Amino acid sequence: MARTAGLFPASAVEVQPGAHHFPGYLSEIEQDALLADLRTIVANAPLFQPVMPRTGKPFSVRMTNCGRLGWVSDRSGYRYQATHPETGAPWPPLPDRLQRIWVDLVPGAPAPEAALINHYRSGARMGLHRDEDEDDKTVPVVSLSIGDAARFRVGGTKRGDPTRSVRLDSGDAFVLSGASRLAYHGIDRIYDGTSDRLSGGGRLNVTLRRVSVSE
Ligand code: MD3
Ligand code: FE
Repeated sequence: MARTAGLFPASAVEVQPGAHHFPGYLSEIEQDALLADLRTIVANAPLFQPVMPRTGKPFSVRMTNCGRLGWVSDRSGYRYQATHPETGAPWPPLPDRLQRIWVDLVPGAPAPEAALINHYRSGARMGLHRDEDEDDKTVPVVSLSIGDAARFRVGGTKRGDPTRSVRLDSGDAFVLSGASRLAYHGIDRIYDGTSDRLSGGGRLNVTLRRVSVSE
């Protein structure tokens, strides 16, 4: 957690109103510690391959979750649910490390309930979409990247709005709030071989989200 530790500058780049990029937010040691947490989660809640609603077309990204709720997609739709779609078990708890990162980046926000873990292998991508399955769409979303770099694309709240692309590297954080909370975004491509952090290559992205409206 670069900012509290004071080891790295709190140099956020505001890519567009409400979209803040924190290059190098996690030190290499912090990335490895988070990676150890994520390996434990994946051992208990295996990565699954979601499919698109109606068509059943598989995502190229594999996913799992931790926290009280997890995001899933299947033929019947997108939703948050309390259990893993294949094992039926509750999601593993949200690690303290992710709680601390949330408090550091979005102090005062209600506690995160869901952490979606996306795993991109070479060639995987994520089409342009909005995150709108949360009941509370006012709380920011926090994203963390580990492993190979990716070309991230972000635009406006309408599908045809102009977009810009940002390279997300291992250790980067991204916070989406305000005018960008409901912005269209996606991952165009993974830059193979740009990080040694994950043996076998690829990229992990963790997005922390509040789902329900807090009183
Ligand atoms: C912009 N993940 O899980 S993270 C997703 O890298 C998702 O795996 C991408 O989009 C990934 O839904 C992008 C950056 C991100 C996350 C949430 C956002 C950008 C966002 C919510 C609103 C606007
Ligand atoms: Fe998204």
